[in-house]
Amino acid sequence: MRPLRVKFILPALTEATSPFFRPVKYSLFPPLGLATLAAYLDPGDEADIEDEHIAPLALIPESAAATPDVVVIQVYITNARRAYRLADAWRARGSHVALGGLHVTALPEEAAAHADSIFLGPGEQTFPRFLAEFRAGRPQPQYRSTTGRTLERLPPVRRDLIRRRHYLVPNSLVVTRGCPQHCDFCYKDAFFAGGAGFYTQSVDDALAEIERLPGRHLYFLDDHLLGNPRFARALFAGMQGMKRLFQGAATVDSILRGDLIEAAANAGLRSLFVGFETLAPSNLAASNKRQNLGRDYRAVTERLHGLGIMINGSFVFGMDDDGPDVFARTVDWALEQGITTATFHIQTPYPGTRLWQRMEAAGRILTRDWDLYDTRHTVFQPARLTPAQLEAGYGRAYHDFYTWSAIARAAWTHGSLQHQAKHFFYAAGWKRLEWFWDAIIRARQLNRLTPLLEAVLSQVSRAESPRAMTEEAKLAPAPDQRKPCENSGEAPA
Ligand code: B12
Ligand code: SF4
Repeated sequence: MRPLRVKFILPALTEATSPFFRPVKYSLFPPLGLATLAAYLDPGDEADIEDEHIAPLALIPESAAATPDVVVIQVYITNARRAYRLADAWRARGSHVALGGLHVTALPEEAAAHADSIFLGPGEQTFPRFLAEFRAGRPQPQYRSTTGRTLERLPPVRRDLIRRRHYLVPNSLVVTRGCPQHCDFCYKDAFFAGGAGFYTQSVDDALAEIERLPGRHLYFLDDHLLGNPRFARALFAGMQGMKRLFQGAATVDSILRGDLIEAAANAGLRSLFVGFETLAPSNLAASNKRQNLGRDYRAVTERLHGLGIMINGSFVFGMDDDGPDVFARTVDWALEQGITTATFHIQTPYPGTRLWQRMEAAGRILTRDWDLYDTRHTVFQPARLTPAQLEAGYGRAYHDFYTWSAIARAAWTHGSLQHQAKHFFYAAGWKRLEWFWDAIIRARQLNRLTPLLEAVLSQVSRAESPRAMTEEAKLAPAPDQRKPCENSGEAPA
């Protein structure tokens, strides 16, 4: 049978392709989902991955001598418009266009108008089925992932198709899929509908994937790295002695519970993305983010800092109990806690989520322009703020958190000079040196800075926290029905 020619495309939202300024966040991670799918091709097939975040992408390149048999495009909400234009162009050229990803799963009818085949949910089971049916000349218009989801015996991710030197964090990986929780604003329940919503690789496979990655630094993009404690403990035990430094995401309750976080620190965890989301319990309850309810956020920051783990705190503005004072209060709290980097979001009801359903039923959705669903624009009618107040407050929060004096204030909360210096340079490096990153990206030298990132992270040792770990943190409650994690996909730390 003739080998296939397959092109994989990750389109970018407009901001990421600006000729004037390229935010570093778009050059952090390679297109892992597409490299995962490419692994299902036969050895003789031809494949290439184009990531528009790091290289310009013509609708149809003039050099496209041969039309690919299949063009696979990954669709997020903010790149949907661009994805559909590319899809239309490649279909006109004669390729079979396959669209999948979060936005396709949320709005299949919208995507189907631009595709020959659409894919709902994760692709590990459906994409190989499609390839077999395509080769047999009978591809289906729709593939929906349902039963039988597993990460057992996955073929190795096609990292050879990734242009590593264009990324600051080429070693991103995911060893689980989904999350055990059900927050109302999250993409997760809609994306995994019809099958398992949280599952892991085997520990041996995850360790083998880590072994394949060069250098020291790893970034786990899992929604909740501690979501399955047994898996996580075995993973961290296997990583002992590997001398890795890693970053990841976990939830407030999983950090307080038991000693899993110590095991993570011993295995090399140096920075953690934590979804605090809001300081108001009423907002947590209304969002079904119960895993945060009743938890002592201060105990979380103290425990992580005591282990020398830097914190990237995630905060959402515009929930129904947020009034005009929410911005200053949140920034103040984050600085007081010595949080290293903060990721602020305007609450965004993604189609497919329960938050979307609620907002739509109440007539509160203000626009269906998906370009604006980037968590920086107000796309719904807030309850206690005007849309303009919400956007202005969001901008002010970013500004106020990253002034030089604010960075110094937050750094000062740490007990040791080493920890203070590390905090200062890390936070300043991300948000005060944007022009520097822009220049490095344009010079295509980003990968040269990966060792610098490793050096900063390796400096993180167990610091003496000025505040001893509270008894509450030590005696954190046993697992219950409350939820873990978060995830924003933004931010570097
Ligand atoms: C890493 C990441 C980023 C990175 C880079 C993305 C990249 N290079 O892939 C950066 C930092 C750039 C980023 C930016 C943003 N992100 Co982001 N990001 C993520 C994150 C944390 C991990 C993505 C990942 O690698 N997953 C692991 C791989 C294996 O899974 P996957 O990519 O989903 O691919 C699988 C399936 O989707 C499917 N699939 C995908 N495409 C196709 C196509 C076909 C044909 C088939 C068969 C299957 C298929 O198969 C793959 C294997 O199962 C996710 C959270 C998450 N858990 O997914 C958020 C997430 C995707 N981001 C999100 C958002 C909102 C953003 C931003 C708008 C945030 C912002 N304020 O700037 C921007 C804009 C992104 C854009 N380009 O439009 C949302 C998307 C919501 C939505 N409904 O679309 C998510 C879900 C976070 C969240 N919980 O809200 N992000
Ligand atoms: S805990 Fe995080 S990943 Fe899990 S459902 Fe909630 S927001 Fe989504």
